[in-house]
This record gives sequence, C-alpha cells and structure tokens, in this order.
Amino acid sequence: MSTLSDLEGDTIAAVATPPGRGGIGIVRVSGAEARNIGARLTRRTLEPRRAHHCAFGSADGAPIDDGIAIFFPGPGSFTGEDVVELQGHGGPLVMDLLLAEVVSAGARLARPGEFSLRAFLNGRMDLAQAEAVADLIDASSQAAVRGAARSLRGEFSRRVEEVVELQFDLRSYVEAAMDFPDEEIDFLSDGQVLGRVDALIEKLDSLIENTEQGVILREGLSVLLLGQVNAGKSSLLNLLAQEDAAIVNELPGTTRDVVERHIDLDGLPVKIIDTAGLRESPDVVEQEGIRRALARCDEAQRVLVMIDARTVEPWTLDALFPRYAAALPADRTTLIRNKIDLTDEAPATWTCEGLPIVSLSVLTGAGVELLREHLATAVGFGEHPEQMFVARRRHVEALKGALAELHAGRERLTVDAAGELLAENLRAANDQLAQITGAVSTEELLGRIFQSFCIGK
Ligand SMILES: Nc1nc2c(ncn2[C@@H]2O[C@H](COP(=O)(O)OP(=O)(O)OP(=O)(O)O)[C@@H](O)[C@H]2O)c(=O)[nH]1
Ligand SMILES: [Mg+2]
Repeated sequence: MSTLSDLEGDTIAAVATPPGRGGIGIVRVSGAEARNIGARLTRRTLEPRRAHHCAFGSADGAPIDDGIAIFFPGPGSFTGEDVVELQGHGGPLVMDLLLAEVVSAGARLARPGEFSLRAFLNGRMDLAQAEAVADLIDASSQAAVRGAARSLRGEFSRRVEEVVELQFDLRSYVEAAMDFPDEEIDFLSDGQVLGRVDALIEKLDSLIENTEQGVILREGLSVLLLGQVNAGKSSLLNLLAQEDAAIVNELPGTTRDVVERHIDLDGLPVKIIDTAGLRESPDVVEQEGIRRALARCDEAQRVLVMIDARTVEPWTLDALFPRYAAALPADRTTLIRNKIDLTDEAPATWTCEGLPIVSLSVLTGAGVELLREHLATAVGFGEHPEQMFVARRRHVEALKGALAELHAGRERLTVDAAGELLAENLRAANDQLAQITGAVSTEELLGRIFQSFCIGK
C-alpha cells in the first residue's frame, strides 16, 4: 500500500477553481500522463509554457468547451511533475464534464491537498511553504495575506534555517572536541561554547516571539468581553464591528447568548466575543449565559472586563467580581472603565497592581483608539508589520521543543561539563526544527497538514 510520503506515479486531476459559476474554470492535471491527456482532449500537441486556444472535446469528438490549454513541463512546474491546465468556462457542469473526460483519458481524481503534497515531495517547496499556500487562500485580513505571501516566499523557512545552521556549526564544534578527549575540558570551558549556546537561545527566543505573532495573524486574536451588566459590552462590540450585531438596552441583563464577530482591527484580525454580564441572578437563562461567558475564558488571548466608570474604587478584579475573579485569567485581562462621558474624565490608560486599565466612552468614542493600541501591544502585534509572516501552532510547538533542548543542553554543559550530552541535546533540537520545514516528517504529520487542504490545491 502506498503511503503519503511515497510519490505515487499516477496522474491526478481536479477542478482547481472554486465551485460555482465564474468567467473561467480550470481543470488541473499533474503527472506523467498530463501532456498526453491534454493532447487527447485538445487534439493538439501542447508546446511547453504556451497558451493554446483550442476546443476541448471527448474521445468521440463531441465538443465540451472552448478555452486555453497550457502545458508546464516538470520539474519547473508547481508540483514538479508535468502539469496541464485546461482553462474553460466556469460553470459547474462544464467543469464536471471536462474532469470526467480527463479521468476517462487516464487520470484519477486528486485527493485534498495532493497537488501541494506532490510539490513538497518533489522538493518544490518545504512544508512551511506548502502550509502558507493554504493560509494565503484562507487569509481573513489583508495583513494575513501579506504574511502568508512572505511565508510562501520562504521568509519563515529562512529564519528557521538560520537557527538550524547555527546549531549545526555548534554541534560540529562540540563533536570535534570530543574527538580529542584530553582537550575536551579546556575546550568546553573556554566560554566559547556557552556563548554560542546562549546566542542560539536568544535567536530562538526572538523567532518564537515572531512565530507566535504569526499564529495570531493566521488565526486572529480572540478577545472576550466580560463584565458588569449594563456596562456597555454590547455597545463596544457594535462599535468595533461597525454593525448592529448585539441588542443594546438600558435594562441590565440584556445579553444572554454569546455573540461573535470577526473584525479587522487596523490589520489585526480579531474575533470579538460579547457575553452576558456577570451578576447573581435567579434567572436560569441568565445563569446559563454567565456560564457560557466564563467558559470562553480559556480560548481568549485577551479578556476585557468592563465596568461602569462610576463604580467606586478599588478597581481590582477581586473587589469588583468577588464571585467570579478566580475564573478570570488575571495575566490576560484588561479592565475597561466605560462611560467616562458621565464622569467627565479624559480617556486614559495605566496599570494598577499589574492590571492594565483603559478608561473610555463607547458613546463618544473617546479612548477607543487607546483600546485598539492597547490590544495590539498586549499581544506584541504590529511593531514591525513589514516583517510579519504567518505561522501555525505546530511551528511554535516545534520551536519551543528545540528551545527546551537547548536549555537542557546548557545545563548539562554548565553543571556537568558534559559535552557529549550537549551534543545529544543539539541533535534533538535539530530534529524538532526539521519538522517545521519537513526535512524530517512523519506520515501522521503529512496527513494532518495536507488532508485539511481543499481539493485541487
Ligand atoms: N453614557 C453612556 N452610555 C453608554 C455608553 N456605552 C453604552 N451606554 C449605554 O449603556 C446601556 C447598556 O449598554 P449595553 O451595550 O447594552 O451594555 P451591556 O454591558 O451589553 O449590558 P448587558 O448585556 O445587559 O450585560 C445602553 O443604554 C447604552 O446605550 C457610554 O459610553 N456612555
Ligand atoms: Mg450586552
């Protein structure tokens, strides 16, 4: 049985354009038979990289469509194999007929992500780049598009490669030392090795930070609105989403269901989640709303706890929400004092006992800009937008795995003066990093990545 990491020699085909009607629809064919199949449908010899205007027909000569056929010879094509694109008219039935004809000429239907999988297996791109193809297509904000394009061009892979090379040099140096055991102690204690381990750790730390931002860029930042009833949570949601998404009313306890909206906050993709106000209530529906609100704390990267600005001090979570404070993630929480139009205050932001506070008015809009800036800085987003790339959680996990190995190796060096153990940690760190670009990959990993792609990609 073939596995994902084997290149199957057969020829695959799929409709590469989205389902539905459109000006143009493309059937993509990849594999050794692609050129012959193209020739059979068009009754033409397809010259490399030339657009041929021709009729597409079935074997019995019945016409199907009229369009452009292009032959991209391997290994310089997207998949690295011979590829033929038949660009016809974008109607679902036309595409079905064309695809059926391609299949009867010898191709088989491609599985999800199979074109990209072949591109990876043929060395046309590494794993992080293949993932960026999917991320570019799925991007939900302009910044995410640019970030995915950067990853696709290999910017993220290059950063990983830089770390891989540094650790490789260091490992060679340490392993060389072990070939001269008499000199090993001197060699390892000359400070050079430790200095290089530390430099590597520093590089990895900064890469992890950028990668975590890349994950936010891809997935969006999830911001949870909690707080007092009637504080203006739903009003803030509506303001940020620029739509009348949640019911706003002067009656306390208006919101019960969780209301979510995806917004683009100055290029930062944000999912904002409005919830029921936190208060003791005999109403079972409201109680359920509060339960649902608190249940979202785990997933949120930032929790905005909103109170009425007229609420007297102390403004600490324990004092304001004695019953719920324990359920709130203190390290990810910001206190929002809304309605400063009623207290005649100027908008402001400061930190009190580690809790960031923003005073604003949703009604007048004063201070809302401060909140936007606060959110962006709280997650370290957007300091160097021109350097951002998209990334996935699995990349962060691999980088953190490598970092843990480096820390362990550093300890073995400083505490045990054991060079051979450090070399072992460096090797393990390398295996972690190699998973990102796919220099080392498993069936399970490839399956997880490519099966989430859509067909024709
Ligand atoms: N003066 C003033 N009123 C505001 C402000 N923001 C919201 N309000 C009013 O406060 C009331 C409650 O607003 P909502 O947005 O429904 O508050 P909420 O926190 O969602 O309330 P619940 O869903 O009941 O928990 C409404 O009458 C709003 O118009 C503000 O900045 N200033
Ligand atoms: Mg509400």
